[in-house]
Amino acid sequence: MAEKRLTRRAMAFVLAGGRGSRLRELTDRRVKPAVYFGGKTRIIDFALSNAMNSGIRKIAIATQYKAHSLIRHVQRGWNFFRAERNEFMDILPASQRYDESMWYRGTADAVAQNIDIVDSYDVDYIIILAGDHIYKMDYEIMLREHCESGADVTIGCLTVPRMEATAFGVMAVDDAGRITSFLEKPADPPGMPDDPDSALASMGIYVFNWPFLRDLLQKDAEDPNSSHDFGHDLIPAIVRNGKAMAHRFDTSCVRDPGAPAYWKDVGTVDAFWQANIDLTDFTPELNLWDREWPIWTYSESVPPAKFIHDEKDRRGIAVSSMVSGGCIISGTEIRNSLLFTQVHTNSYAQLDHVVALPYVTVQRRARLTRAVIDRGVVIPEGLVVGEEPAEDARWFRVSDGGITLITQDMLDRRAASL
Ligand code: ADQ
Ligand code: ADP
Repeated sequence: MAEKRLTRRAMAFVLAGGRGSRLRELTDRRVKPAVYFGGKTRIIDFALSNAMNSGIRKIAIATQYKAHSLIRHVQRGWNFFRAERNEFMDILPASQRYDESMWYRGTADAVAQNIDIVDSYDVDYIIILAGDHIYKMDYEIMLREHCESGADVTIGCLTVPRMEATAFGVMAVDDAGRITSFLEKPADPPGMPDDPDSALASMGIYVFNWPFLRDLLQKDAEDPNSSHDFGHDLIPAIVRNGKAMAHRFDTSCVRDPGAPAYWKDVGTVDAFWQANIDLTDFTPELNLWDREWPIWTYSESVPPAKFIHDEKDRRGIAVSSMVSGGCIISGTEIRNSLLFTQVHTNSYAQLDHVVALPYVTVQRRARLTRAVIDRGVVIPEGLVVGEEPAEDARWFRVSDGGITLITQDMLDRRAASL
């Protein structure tokens, strides 16, 4: 008999409300899960595609700050779930249900305020996900482990360098994988017994039996001392009083044989730039060409990328780069760069290690190195970026890693004062 997929009795609850302020001006107008990534997709497409590829057909997305771009994207790209087939995709903005003035107080409150909607999905399991990480993972494997162990909660985790673990929930586990301690964002993270320079970090992915979580949320909502957050309140309490199990990501990621498990938080300008540029590697760690685990998105209907080149004078070429549909590369030399949909570049311009979001225009003779260009920006003729750090910092946002982030507001301020 074919094995029944547990994901068909589960829903995914995607948390997409955090601000993501370390992406600076990239999240001025859109929340982090709505930020573009990889040429065609947005960050949230990875969690949503993982859910869909795992067999989940009931998804709720909790939104809060600057949700318009995210909502529009999900409505355009993820509108094929059909209630007639018992499939659901609900977007749940804060303060639109019970009390107009009430934001989601924390991640657990985002679920608690929607208990009735989860009830209406009639599921046995709920998988809580963050909408802001880049990875491929089969949640069915995690769900099966959760059922077999009889845990109250199963938490997805991976090893990270110990000093980076200050940004995570850090746990200790026994030989059976049971979590024996959990510290949310510790200042001095404990190392692992067999590997003191690494720590076991929570990915913020939690599997619960819905009746158990439902109960817990109702109690937590009444607790005046709670911040109504999974990482701060609910998870530490279950580790103390119940049974919490760790699920190692490396046993359940979808990947090519031999490739390392890929999981990235692209939460800073440096990490965002690097993860995008990494896709131009000879063999990128993140395989977007994988037909078995496609990353779905809303994508515009545009013609293929076009290159205009004449040997004498105008060189329209791209090497070690990814160039999306709708781009027109007219006499521009492009190296190690990632161009999103509908980027137009003009003659005698040069781009090197540049991430250009959709609808960027690069005018003639501009020369850009190690930069991220926000959507729709018009780079003026002759602009040079990435060669004189002091000059770049005058007008643009230069990251710790030396990456220049360029937005239209910054260019407008520069133009006004020149
Ligand atoms: P953080 O990612 O720092 O840590 P948080 O800021 O709560 O935790 O964000 C988790 C997810 O919830 C994000 O996707 C965010 O967008 C969303 N979110 C935040 N506040 C929300 C709100 N009020 N309403 C709706 N959505 C909201 C968490 C865990 C750590 C774990 C890391 C892994 O707390 O233990 O290690 O995730 O990244
Ligand atoms: P330059 O790169 O010398 O500044 P242009 O920007 O005028 O030149 O564009 C050169 C070529 O790019 C055009 O001949 C055309 O093929 C293509 N192109 C430019 N803009 C568009 C557009 N809006 N739609 C279609 N093709 C375009």
